[in-house]
Amino acid sequence: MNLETILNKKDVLTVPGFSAKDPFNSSNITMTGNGYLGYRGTFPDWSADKYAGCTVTDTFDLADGKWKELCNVPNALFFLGELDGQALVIESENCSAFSHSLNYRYGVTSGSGRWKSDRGEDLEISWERYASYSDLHLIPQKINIKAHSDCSLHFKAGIDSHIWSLNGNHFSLAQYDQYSDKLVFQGKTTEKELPVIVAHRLIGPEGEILSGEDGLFRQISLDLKKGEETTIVMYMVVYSGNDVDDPLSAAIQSIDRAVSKGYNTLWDEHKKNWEHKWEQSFIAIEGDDLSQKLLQYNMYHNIISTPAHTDSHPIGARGLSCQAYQGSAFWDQEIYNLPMFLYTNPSVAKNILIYRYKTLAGAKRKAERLGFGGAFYAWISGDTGDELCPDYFFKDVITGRKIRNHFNDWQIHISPDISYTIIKYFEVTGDEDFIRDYGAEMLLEIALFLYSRVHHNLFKDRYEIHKVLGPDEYHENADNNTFTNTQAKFALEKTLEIVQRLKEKDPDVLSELQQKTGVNDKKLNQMKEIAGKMYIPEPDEKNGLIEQFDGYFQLEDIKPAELKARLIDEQEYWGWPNGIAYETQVTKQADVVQMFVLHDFPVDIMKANYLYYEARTQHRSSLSPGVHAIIAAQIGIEDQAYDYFKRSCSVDIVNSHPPTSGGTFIGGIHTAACGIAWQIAVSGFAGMKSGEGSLSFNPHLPEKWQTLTFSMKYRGCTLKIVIRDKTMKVECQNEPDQPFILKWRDQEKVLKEKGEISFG
Ligand code: IFM
Repeated sequence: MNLETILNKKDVLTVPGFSAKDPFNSSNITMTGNGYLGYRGTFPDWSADKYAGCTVTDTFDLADGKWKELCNVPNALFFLGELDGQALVIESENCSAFSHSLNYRYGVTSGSGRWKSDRGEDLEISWERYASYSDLHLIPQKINIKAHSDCSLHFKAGIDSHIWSLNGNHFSLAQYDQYSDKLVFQGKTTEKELPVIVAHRLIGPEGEILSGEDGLFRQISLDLKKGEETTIVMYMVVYSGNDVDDPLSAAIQSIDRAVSKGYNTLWDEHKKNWEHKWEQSFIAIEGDDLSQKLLQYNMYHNIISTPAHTDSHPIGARGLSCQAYQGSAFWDQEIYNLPMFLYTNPSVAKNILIYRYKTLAGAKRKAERLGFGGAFYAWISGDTGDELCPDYFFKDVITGRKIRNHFNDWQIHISPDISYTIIKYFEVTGDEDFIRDYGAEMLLEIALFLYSRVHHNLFKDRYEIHKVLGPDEYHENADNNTFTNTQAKFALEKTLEIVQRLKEKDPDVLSELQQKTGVNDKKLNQMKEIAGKMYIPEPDEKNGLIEQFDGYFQLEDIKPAELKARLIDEQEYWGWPNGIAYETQVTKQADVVQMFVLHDFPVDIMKANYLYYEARTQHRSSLSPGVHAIIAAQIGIEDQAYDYFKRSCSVDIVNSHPPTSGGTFIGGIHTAACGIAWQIAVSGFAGMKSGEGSLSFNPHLPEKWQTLTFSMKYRGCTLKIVIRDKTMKVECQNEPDQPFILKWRDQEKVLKEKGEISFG
């Protein structure tokens, strides 16, 4: 099935093929969520064996002694019908039709089935559910039953006790009780004994209680006449002891509130919430419906993965689609997910950065444990910021031996990536309070880490960074990875600028911070020297190429497709230390090209490097195609940019990444690819770049895109940008905090007040 068919209806994704044949992917791409919880798009009768799962933020737990991860809670929206002794499941021979889809404008999963029993009873059941945005703990589900003949339907509905969990059972206590009209699961997590409550209420016909190993249900019988229709509403509510002191009362009250409001009112409230989100991140493409749909679908997943309601939780690399990657944040969070929020709803970006502030202590513990100063942020960061990335992530599938990957201790760019984002946040918002209260301290601690991590090459009198792993994860143990060195230099330079700013504006705050972090004036001077003498590999004078790390160009030059032929087993890990790519120039994902997304380089340099590295990149990481789309657009290779845009936006829809790699389950929604979709449109095709006090555009729209219109925020100002042909119109909807420069190709205008400015 092609993308046009899957996305043929406005705002709706229709599962291609037979959902039950691929229960993992079909329920992945149709999931609903709200940043507090994610509920997979499974049919109501699917259980743990078909990856039914509701993953909840702030429930990190270590059950198997190795992998700390978020908990999946029991499914309290379970529903299974039966006609004439036959289960009404879509796999059954009696199922004559079914549907399965997601409305990604409002986050509604829905499905239906029609069954004819051997006795000739004919019944249709359709259902819809959504994770509410007006009460983040609530998931309403509506089930419509339509009799096409006289039917005797029996069904059970309630809480399914079979929980899909990747790394152990997270509930050492699991109790199922009835509380008047509600059914309730009370659990305690294995490691921290965190109370978790899941409550269920059914609005519909009465029935008997059925309790057993499978869970706690109501068993109900209904006699329906031909043409008769009936509706059942179910509510599921989740609370943990991290949300409130008394999660049981909170869950019961939340269900009661939902019941008294009723399904329609709840729906209206939820819908309004989404309308507001789409208004903030408005983006419209005229001339290419497919692109519009892909973009919106990916933005949807970026939104539901993000715990926007709090400043204490990370955005997981698989969002809340399952427990893979432990529900935790990587650099993906700052570099892929956050920019869309920074420019459309900066308060969410701020929350995410405050999460990094709240986990600063964990980053300092990691640095200290490894013998460094300051803050070395966790490669995989959960609730405390302590490193969650295990030493052994993958297995050698041929020998069965564990591979010691150094994602956790060598991938140091995570720290300056966070500095980069703090600086960008400040540039775009001008939020001095944030810098004073949180940003400056993080910057100083990261600078201190870099100060302790660099190596002074005495012979060359320059600073180098050895034994690292850049974004391309196949090449561990690299010296002077250009991306890492560039990020480190930028972080140090910008930190020093912030220090200077504080010295002038808030000397007391600065001296407090200096005391707290131990970054005295002597260290600041040394940091200045390091930033000034940091070794950054220059583009080659003849061909403009920038070496990814020391010695990269000496490695065997072979293309990914050719290299693949050397595999003994399809599942082999390609990277360090013995993988087929390690001694070659084949990269897993964008590395030098990634640097161009974050820093300005001349177009000819970007082009030379893009063409070189693109041919050697395997795109085994879902992060890679989007980066290539942005840079291809910026250098004017629009058709390739367009292909990469579609590829990046359909990573999950066409399921191009297997759920297991080297024996580890890493399936789920690839939220980084979802997050970068907005960047491809705005930073890539519209060519938007922000600097301090300036916003510039250099568009290269794909041939089909007649107009690109979007809303964005810069310096307190809401802008509506319309790019068409060789023109750009900017409508500034309110007074900016300070005047700033708007650039369009080589034209410049100062934006001082509300109004419209045209270019071209
Ligand atoms: O952060 C990424 C990394 O760059 C590639 N492997 C997967 C991680 C999580 O998405």
